Amino acid sequence: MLDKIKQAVLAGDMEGIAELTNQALAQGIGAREILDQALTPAMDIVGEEYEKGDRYVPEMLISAEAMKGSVAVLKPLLVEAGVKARGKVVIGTVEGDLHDIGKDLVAMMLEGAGFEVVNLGAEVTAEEFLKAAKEHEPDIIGMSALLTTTMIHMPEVIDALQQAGLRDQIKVMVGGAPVTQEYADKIGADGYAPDAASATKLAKSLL
Ligand code: B1M
Repeated sequence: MLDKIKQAVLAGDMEGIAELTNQALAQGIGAREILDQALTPAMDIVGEEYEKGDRYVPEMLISAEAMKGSVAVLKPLLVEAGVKARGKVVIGTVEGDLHDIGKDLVAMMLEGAGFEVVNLGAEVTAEEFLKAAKEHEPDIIGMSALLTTTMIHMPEVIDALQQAGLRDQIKVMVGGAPVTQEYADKIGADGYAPDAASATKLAKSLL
């Protein structure tokens, strides 16, 4: 079943994937297992094929949409309902960057861990992060970037918070494939996490 789901992502089977995911769950395969052993490895292959020139952007996009179709089925299982909010997180993908799958997974896992999450979506500018910080008064702002050309917008958000006098009240965490602990330290973020599970641990430790 895991291999079938993986193949469905690779083939961009947006229609069949929800059914396959439900079948896998019915067979007792766990939601985390599906995520970690089928969906994420499939997207890694998509990335490798794109790098080699064997896959083009539209094909990458339909695979991403297929992955989202499965994630939509898994979401209620990944998010435990009814947990009292541990804290509030405003999260978004930075300006110019429309990769939102990983960020949405982080948001989902945070919700699962009992955080209230305000998901601003993708291509979020520093001004929009600042506006959301004022409006929602979060404990943490989380920024995601998947491109080396967009991660440079992360410090702009930190600067905007500083200028507005909000930096001391809000922790900043960053992540995304090109982001590293070293980069997080360099831009003065409070924390970096390499994946959704460690993002949850990090958020807990920041509070
Ligand atoms: Co794009 N893309 N893409 N892409 N894409 C990558 C990122 C790339 C590595 C592919 C490659 O070349 N091998 C490459 C980036 C190179 C670089 O800069 N280093 C790339 C490129 C170049 C591009 C375009 C420029 C291509 C083009 O048009 N020429 C273009 C840019 C568009 C833009 O953003 N302006 C582009 C477009 C796209 C699509 C639209 C087709 C699609 C995105 C669809 C969508 O998200 N709605 C897409 C996809 C799907 C990918 C790959 C294949 C998969 C990304 C993904 O969803 N991974 C990707 C290659 C790859 O990563 N294997 C690639 C699965 C996801 C679960 O992992 O996002 O890493 P990830 O998230 C993880 C962790 O990083 C971490 O936790 C998550 C869960 O474990 N994490 C955080 C993420 N955010 C976090 C925040 C945190 C903490 C942890 O705290 C707040």
